[in-house]
Amino acid sequence: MSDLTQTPTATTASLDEGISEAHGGEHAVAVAAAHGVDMMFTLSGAHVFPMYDGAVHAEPPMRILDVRHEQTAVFAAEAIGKLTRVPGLAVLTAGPGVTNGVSPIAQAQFSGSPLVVIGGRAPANRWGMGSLQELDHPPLLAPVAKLAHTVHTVDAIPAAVDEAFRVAATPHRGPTFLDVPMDQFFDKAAVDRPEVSARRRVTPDPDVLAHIGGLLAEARRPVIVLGTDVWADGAEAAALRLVESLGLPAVTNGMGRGVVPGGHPLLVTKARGQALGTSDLVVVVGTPLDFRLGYGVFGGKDGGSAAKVVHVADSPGQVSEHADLVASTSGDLTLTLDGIQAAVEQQLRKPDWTGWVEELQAAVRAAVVRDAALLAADADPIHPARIYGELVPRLADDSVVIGDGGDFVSFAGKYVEPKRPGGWLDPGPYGCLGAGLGAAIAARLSRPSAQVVLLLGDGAAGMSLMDVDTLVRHDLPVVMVCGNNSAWGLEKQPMRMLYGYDVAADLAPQTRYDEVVKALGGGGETVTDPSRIGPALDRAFDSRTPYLVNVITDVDAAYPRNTFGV
Ligand SMILES: Cc1ncc(C[n+]2csc(CCOP(=O)(O)OP(=O)(O)O)c2C)c(N)n1
Ligand SMILES: [Mg+2]
Repeated sequence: MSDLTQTPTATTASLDEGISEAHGGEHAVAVAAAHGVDMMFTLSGAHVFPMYDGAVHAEPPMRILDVRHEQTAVFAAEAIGKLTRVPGLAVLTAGPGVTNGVSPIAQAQFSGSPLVVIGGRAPANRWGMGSLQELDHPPLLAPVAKLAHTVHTVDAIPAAVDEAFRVAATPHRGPTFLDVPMDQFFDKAAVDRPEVSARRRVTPDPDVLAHIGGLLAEARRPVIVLGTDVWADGAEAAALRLVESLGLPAVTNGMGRGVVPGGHPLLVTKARGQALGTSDLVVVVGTPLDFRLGYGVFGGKDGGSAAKVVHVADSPGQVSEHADLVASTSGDLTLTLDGIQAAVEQQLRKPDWTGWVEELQAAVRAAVVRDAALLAADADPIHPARIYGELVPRLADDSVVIGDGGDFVSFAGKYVEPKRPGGWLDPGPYGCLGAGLGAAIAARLSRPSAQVVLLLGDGAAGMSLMDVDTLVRHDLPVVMVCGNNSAWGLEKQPMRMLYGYDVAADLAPQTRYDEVVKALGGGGETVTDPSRIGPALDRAFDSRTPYLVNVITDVDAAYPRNTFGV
């Protein structure tokens, strides 16, 4: 079943206003703009000049954000998609431009981020003769994109770009890729541009929702898990309504963090192990049952019985095939969550989970007490947790916090509990280091007045720090905090554990990443004394420039983890 309904994120615009002759880039930019795009991320190459000319001459012109590495362009576009819920646009030149974008495209696929990548391509009229960078890209991209094909003629560009945006924005969201042969991109055609239509919202099956309502009414220790797609699908208000109206304890992950605000009495993420381990019914919404959720096996803690599992997804392909489910449903998540709420309310038997909730709240309070010592630690060298002890009280409710690193970011996941949804960006299940600078660029552009904090492991910093140059050139102030343990910490500790030694895990001691930022035109400082972290962060927030606080931390203060993700 489905109906046609306008969603908060969909754009409706008519492009069919008597189109005159235009080149391929002008057509592509006009269609992107009709889909709500107002900027493109790119690194120059002649194959995609028509996109730039199209942007410059568009009315209004489309902003061009030129970066220092294509991975940053695509990570930025991916992050725009995550933050604004309108697909981001990256434009990559042929050959190495496109191949440099493959990792972030794969990341967008794993995270369900709406993203359109348009690539240049060697000219069709010389294909096979050996022109520069003559590579057939779609076969490389097909495994990591929802759609990957070549637009062979200029007159096909408007419809192809429209389709790329529609597919990227349709649940389950993800990346799409098009390339256009250079001769066709520069060529002109008089062609109608398609009308951009509102997204179709798929109505979930009411019988399944009634069944889930019955399961909830019978449950004695239920937990709901709210993941990235709750935010991506615009269902954050419905999710909070459901949690609050039923008094249902919630665990959040990915971009679902903040849907139930940090400090809310029903947010039990800090007691996650107990909640998921002793529950009798776990309802997982908008996130796959992957390694982050123990592959969908819950309960069983302390010899207890396994929990029943319900999987709620934004689209049929996202429903887990490997987990043992008592029920599953797919469709628009607002309709689904409101439908589940109504189904529970219609039950004769009214659930009373007060005792269960109090038990979890006590566990959350105990975790807060346990955390307090590390958050205030004055250990020398600095314990990474202390950085969060200083940072968290300085964060405004609308801050955007981005994690790019290993252990340093795992600590952030533990200690930063966002107050609002849509402000937490982590690499997601693809776990690709190097996303940080791109995400920070996107965050500053899409949330102009919010605090933007980029948490960088020192290893991760090395993968994208040159793009501080982009922050500086485009006047995009961001606070960067580098947890500098002089190591690939998240690899060093597991290797030691497995082999008793480690190799290829050390970085140069106490590298001055702050000086790198200064050399590129930003500001920064190094901190070795825990009491100086707070004042350094204050200077960073006040500086109104890209600013990196380089905190030298203890390499032996590893994140306590019980899974390596496999
Ligand atoms: C592109 C990429 N290469 C390698 C890895 C494997 N990896 C995961 S975490 C990690 C260590 C990260 O080190 P750092 O950023 O310094 O953070 P730390 O763990 O030291 O806090 C590595 C190498 C990865 N996830 N992504
Ligand atoms: Mg490190």
